[in-house]
Amino acid sequence: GNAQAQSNAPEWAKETKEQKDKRMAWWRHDRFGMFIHWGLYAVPARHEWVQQQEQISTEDYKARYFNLFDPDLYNPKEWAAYAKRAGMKYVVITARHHEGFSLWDTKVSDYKAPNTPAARDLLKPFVEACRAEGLKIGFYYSLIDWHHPDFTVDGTHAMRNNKEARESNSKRDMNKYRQFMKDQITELLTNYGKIDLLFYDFSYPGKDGKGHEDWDSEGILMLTKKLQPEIIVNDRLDLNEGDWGWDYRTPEQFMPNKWPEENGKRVAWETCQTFSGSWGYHRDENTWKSTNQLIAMLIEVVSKGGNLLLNVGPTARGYFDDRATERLEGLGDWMKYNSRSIYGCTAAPEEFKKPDNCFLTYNPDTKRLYVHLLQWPFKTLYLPGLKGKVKYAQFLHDGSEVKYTSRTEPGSHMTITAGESDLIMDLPVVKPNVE
Ligand code: FUL
Repeated sequence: GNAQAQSNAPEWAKETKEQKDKRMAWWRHDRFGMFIHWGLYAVPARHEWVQQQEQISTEDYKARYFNLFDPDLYNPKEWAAYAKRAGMKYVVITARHHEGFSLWDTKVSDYKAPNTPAARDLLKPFVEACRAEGLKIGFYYSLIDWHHPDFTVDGTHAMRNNKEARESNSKRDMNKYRQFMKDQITELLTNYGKIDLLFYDFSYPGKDGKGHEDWDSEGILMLTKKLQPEIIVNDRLDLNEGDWGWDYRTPEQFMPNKWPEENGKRVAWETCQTFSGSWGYHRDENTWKSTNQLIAMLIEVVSKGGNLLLNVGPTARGYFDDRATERLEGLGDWMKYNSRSIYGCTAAPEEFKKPDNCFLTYNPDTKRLYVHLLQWPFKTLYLPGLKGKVKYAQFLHDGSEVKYTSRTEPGSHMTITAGESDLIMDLPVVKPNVE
């Protein structure tokens, strides 16, 4: 429970709420980031779990794809520029995913980009490009590794049904694997300058085999904080016993129906979402969300006090395919005029009720309320809870005035009428009730 967690809490965990808020201020403000899943799985191009799903042995997987990883069109400046153009403010890239392949020049493994035809550290130029665009930098680091010889072959492992592999568990030493993770994390947090965020993914309770419930998550978190004291860390180390074990929750491919709470308190959260059904580049996947769906998703997330981390799976040749760039550009076109309703915004005070097909975002500093209409109400929009509180109403995209009246009957609401069909209104609130 909480009390126990507090007593184990390391020195840095004793930061005050104010200190924590300050550390997380950029993340709360920025709201919108890019996730990048890139690894050997871009070559088969049918999901980043392909090795596990198709139960391909470590040797076969390497034999098939390692020497075909040849990203001749890789241009991280272009990636960073796309993120920036879309209005994203931070980027989280898979330094190493579950397949165990490292994108950088790690000293503790040969299973790395410099040994493929890529022939170089792919992370370094990426970090530099992002920094040059003013983007914050996050690393995704997998706690699972289907390649490492000491990682337990358990029920989710790619070699789970391979008798020999399972029998090798008695020779596999998770202590060595834990040390390997720490060595890699040390490289990532020492050799690339200031790293703003770490997305660990993921630990789970052990059911068979041995020792994999013991990830030394605490040790990993300690190391992370020691090397980068200002860093923000997600919740997938499974340190759930108190709020020093993680900085934010990570609902995956899932939209909470309201701002998530724990122990009666709203928690920081970020949903990570794909364009289609896969994180890694998936050539034949065709359930792509439309640009409008993605814009609506971003709005809804912010209206519930959260962040959106939207994923791109670059191709094996190293570029973002057309389906991705089209959406990034569409998001950017919207953000160009409407980002004011996203950055620095959060859920509106509860007294402002939202009509159907509508989301409210609110900037507590400027005290502006943003009314996002996902469907045009034809003529009149009723906004309960705003009567007498509005100084001025305008469309956000062009700053043009929107006429409104405050009614006493029926109900106590404000009515907005406008002739043009547009999505967003920018309503400065006179008497805000800030939480
Ligand atoms: C999951 C992983 O297993 C997926 O492959 C993906 O990386 C997603 C963001 O997290 O847990």
